[in-house]
Amino acid sequence: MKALVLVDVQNDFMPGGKLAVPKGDEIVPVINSIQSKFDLIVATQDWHPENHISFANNHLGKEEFDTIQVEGITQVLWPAHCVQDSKGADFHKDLNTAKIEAIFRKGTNPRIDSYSGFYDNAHLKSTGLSGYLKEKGVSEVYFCGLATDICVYYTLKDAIAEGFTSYLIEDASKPLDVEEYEKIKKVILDLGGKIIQSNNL
Ligand code: VGL
Ligand code: ZN
Repeated sequence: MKALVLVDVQNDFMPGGKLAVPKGDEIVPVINSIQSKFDLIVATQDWHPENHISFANNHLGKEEFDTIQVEGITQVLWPAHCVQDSKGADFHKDLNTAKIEAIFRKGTNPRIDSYSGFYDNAHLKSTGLSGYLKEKGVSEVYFCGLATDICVYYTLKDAIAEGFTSYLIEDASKPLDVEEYEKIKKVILDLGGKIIQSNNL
């Protein structure tokens, strides 16, 4: 069984959004065109309460992109984004959502961020995604979405640790920071992840 996981294909990560990924919207037609190749499609949504710890405006005297320590982990302070039930948290309007069988929401705990679709950043709580995929008999998982160097990366890393054969579909994803992504690519390959293009599916 082959599953496709759409990571955070949400308005706030698109050009014009609160935490825009350059050319983030270009992945939408690519994702729509590959959905038919998979047995199962699921999605994640970044889904923060207003008082979320990752928002710079919740820390007096801090600026956007400053860092703080949370649970011994370095936390970047982001512009407020993907607030629960806001327009910015919706999927991009052109994303074909008809075949998405389940949506896993993350970053809902105000005290801890969650880049991965599987666990929060301190691995305190599971979203249930791993158990869901295993229950469905999935062995190969393909990841795409936004941002490649943050949420797609952390999700893929957890998938490898959970024992899934894990693929990044590079052209169906876009990084926030291109230089950071170049470093991360090597880590993905070293961990045993695979990087492919949509036309090789
Ligand atoms: C993301 C930063 C903060 C992402 C989510 O989806 O890559 N990045 N929250
Ligand atoms: Zn977030």
